[in-house]
Amino acid sequence: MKKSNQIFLDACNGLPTKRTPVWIMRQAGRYLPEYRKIRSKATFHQMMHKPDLMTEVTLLPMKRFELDAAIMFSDILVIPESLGMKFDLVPKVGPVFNNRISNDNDIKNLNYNNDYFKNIYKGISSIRSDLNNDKSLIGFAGAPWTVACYMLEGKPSKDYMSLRSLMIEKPDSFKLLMEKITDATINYIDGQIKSGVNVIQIFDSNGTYISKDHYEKYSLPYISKIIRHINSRNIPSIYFAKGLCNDVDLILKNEPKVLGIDWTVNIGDIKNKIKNKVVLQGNLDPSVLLCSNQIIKQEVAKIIDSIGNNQGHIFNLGHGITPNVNPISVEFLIQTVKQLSKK
Ligand code: 1CP
Repeated sequence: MKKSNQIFLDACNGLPTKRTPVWIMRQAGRYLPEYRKIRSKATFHQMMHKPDLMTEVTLLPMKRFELDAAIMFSDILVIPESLGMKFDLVPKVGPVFNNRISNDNDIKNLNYNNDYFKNIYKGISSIRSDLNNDKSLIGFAGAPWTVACYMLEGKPSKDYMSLRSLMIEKPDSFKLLMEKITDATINYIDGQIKSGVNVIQIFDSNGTYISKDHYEKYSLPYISKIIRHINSRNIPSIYFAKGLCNDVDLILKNEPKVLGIDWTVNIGDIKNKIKNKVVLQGNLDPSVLLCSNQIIKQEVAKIIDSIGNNQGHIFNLGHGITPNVNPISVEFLIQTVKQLSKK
């Protein structure tokens, strides 16, 4: 494969880079005062669906820091909205759906509307044309299992029992739900690619709520259908498998180009297990960003050292940045990654 002018894209493709590229999950979020200022005047949905606002918010961290990739400002819960389920962001609770799925008919009645995404696609084109051409634009979607957790519960939950019991008691209804989410996601990803994203990340943030046996039967087939689709479009796929990283052989069956590693595992151990089959992304514990610069440097060094001189690593946190982080610590983190990883 030929090198591009984007260091992030080259790393995704396993090509050598002069240093380790870096971006941060949830980099365009509430820890930024400029985000909070925009958010005080606009609703979350306006920020997602007004192309100008979506562009502005996506580019906020790119203006402040020397990151190698932007992630489009959106949410994994646009998929349920495109299927007819609306949500509101409720302070201190998070996304809450007006109606949750409570019976088989609710699943049968989910109806995909591609028009839902038209302003999001306009936003992506506008971001891509405003972004420097040496920076990559990341598109994303949730893994069907993770998205379905919210559709059944109607809001964030500690255990997602509603989806787990549906899966066990009514496998046919569960299957129909997962197929509808998967088909919608594949359409949506195609739209993102046509509009200009360079890479797609699949967030499986609720991956811990399913047992290994159930994962293989009830979650993996849908994720791998989506990832195979991304791969067939010659766009790098990143699979962020939160809580599943100890079982590398299992999650690699999805065939992502890049594996996003959560902060609970040792990235050096994972590197030894994967034997260069995939590129790794991660995995600084987000709480390190609340510590002193000295600690941040020490923890970044551990990750860079355990990867060694080998290529095939993208620096990131092991989950999203939290709202209580000082942006000055983010600046220090990025500079430290660049300095310590120079080859
Ligand atoms: O202003 C606000 O209050 C909004 C908070 C917020 C933000 C900034 C939500 C609600 N979503 C987002 C943006 C977002 N969500 C992005 C783009 C921004 C960026 O990365 O820079 C992305 C990639 C997501 C993805 C997302 N949404 C995930 C997967 C990633 C993860 O952190 O695990 C999940 C689980 C969601 C659902 C969701 N949306 C919003 C919240 C607070 C949540 C989490 C709900 C929960 O606690 O389970």
